[in-house]
Amino acid sequence: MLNLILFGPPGSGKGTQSEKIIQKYKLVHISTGDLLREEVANQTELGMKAKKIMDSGELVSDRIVIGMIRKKLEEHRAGPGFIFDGFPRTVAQARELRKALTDYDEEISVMISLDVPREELVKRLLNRGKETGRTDDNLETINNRIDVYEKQTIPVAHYYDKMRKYVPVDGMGSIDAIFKRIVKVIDQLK
Ligand code: B4P
Repeated sequence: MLNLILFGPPGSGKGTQSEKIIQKYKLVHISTGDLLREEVANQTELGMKAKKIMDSGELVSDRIVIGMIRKKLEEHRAGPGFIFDGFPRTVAQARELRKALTDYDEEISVMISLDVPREELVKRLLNRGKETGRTDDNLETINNRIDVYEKQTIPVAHYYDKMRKYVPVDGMGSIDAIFKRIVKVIDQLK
């Protein structure tokens, strides 16, 4: 199985590149952001709690996120592999993912990290906010999301780097140019 983590700050293009990766490699896409937004749209109890946290730019609790991931892993255990988009975002989530995959005799193949400077992230997300009306794409929340990423999520990159699974990729340029860089990394794993 090919199990990828697509990593990077908010607005670095994880969702955008995931779509292209799943088309080419037929992996099962698990985006915790999308799963949480689905709960919000369906106005579930979990969704109501998550919306407040997401609109402030903070992270939803590890317990909730890990519960969602375990459910998805169980549903697709016989599949070709997974792409984890926006997860793990804390070291606790990374440890739990390792345990969950070990239960299926699986492991992470690689973490691909999209490098994009802060000014560009803010520009992209403000633009998306205008186009889609996403309520967490306003300047105050964007800045907090990037701060939260720097404090709580960057340690996850060190966690995979220690296992020699961390590969940074330049996340600037056209969507296709970035995709080519990602494909090169994935194809070298085979
Ligand atoms: P996410 O849904 O993961 O949102 P994101 O980080 O903003 O998105 P992404 O990096 O995928 O950006 P995209 O490709 O869309 O998280 C939202 C919230 O959910 C979090 O703040 C948190 O509260 C919660 N959450 C999610 N996962 C969690 C977890 N594991 N634990 C706890 N809480 C969690 O790109 C952004 C924009 O840039 C798009 O408009 C796109 O069109 C544009 N773009 C992409 N590539 C471009 C390029 N090359 N050039 C120009 N523009 C580009």
